[in-house]
Amino acid sequence: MLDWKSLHKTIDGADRILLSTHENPDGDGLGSACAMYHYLQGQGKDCRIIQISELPFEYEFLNTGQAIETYNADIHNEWISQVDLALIFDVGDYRRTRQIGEELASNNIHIVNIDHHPDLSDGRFADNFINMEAAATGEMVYDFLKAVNVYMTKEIAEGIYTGIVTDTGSFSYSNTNQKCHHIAVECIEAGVNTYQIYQSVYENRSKGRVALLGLIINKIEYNKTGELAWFTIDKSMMAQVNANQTDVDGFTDFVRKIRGVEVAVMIVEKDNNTCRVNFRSKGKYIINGIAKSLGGGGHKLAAGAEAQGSLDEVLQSVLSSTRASIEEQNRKII
Ligand SMILES: [Mn+2]
Repeated sequence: MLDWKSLHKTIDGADRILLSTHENPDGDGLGSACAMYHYLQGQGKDCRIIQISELPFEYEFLNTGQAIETYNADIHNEWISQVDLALIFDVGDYRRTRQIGEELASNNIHIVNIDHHPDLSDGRFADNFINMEAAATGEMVYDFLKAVNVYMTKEIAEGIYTGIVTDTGSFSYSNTNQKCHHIAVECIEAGVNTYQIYQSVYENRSKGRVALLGLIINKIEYNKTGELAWFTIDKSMMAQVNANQTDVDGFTDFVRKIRGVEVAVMIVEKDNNTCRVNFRSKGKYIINGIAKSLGGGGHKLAAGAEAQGSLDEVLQSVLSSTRASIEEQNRKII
């Protein structure tokens, strides 16, 4: 049981509070920050949500009152230098806060981590609230608000619901449990329109995203058993259909859904000789160890990393370590 009362005390003692999440933010990071933002606003705090990326179009609905800001050094650095407290949600790895994290560290700001990933911060966080059993960070924000007896407004509930619905793949992944559904019911009672959120998040694909999916569909490769499937996306494919980095989100899940596939791997070429690598597993194999060996991390069945090297180099090393991990886990199963 996390000591939510102590977080409450920390928040009570702060006037100016920054809320943030990881780059390429998802529904859980943004939803968690929004839920907390609306609570803090109700408490009369001077708070802002500042995150490093462009707000993905499908999460615009969370941006009531333009509360979610994209970091800009000229606009934000002075404000950030004077915050009393920073709450970081769902970050997994502190480096994924980029310049915001650097600004906080250089100003010696008290940083609190609220996350359902293991802490990869190298001691950057003053306080860690980690619950790896939680299906979503949104669930943890719910736990906090319950622990301190906060009334769930519609705006708070929208953030929490968005976190849970996106991190459970609309209540379909293995992390979905009774508690997720209970919280969802409470959110609906608070006025959340689940259909509207579903449409915003899942029926809002950009044309670039669909065109990119068209390019990869015939490039999916399989190992001999068909349990491992992978595909790569290079910069020229991205340029050809005018896609951006967020357009590839969810492709690994798409490949995992293929019959017989246990592990899906996506590798996306990025700038500066790095590649984004994503792993998804149906459940037979645990894949976060492979992500960790590449300098990343994540959950047992959903993990990722930013790997150094060309697309081809990263592909070769990822395939050999994934194959080795699958073999090793098979030996253990027998
Ligand atoms: Mn999450």
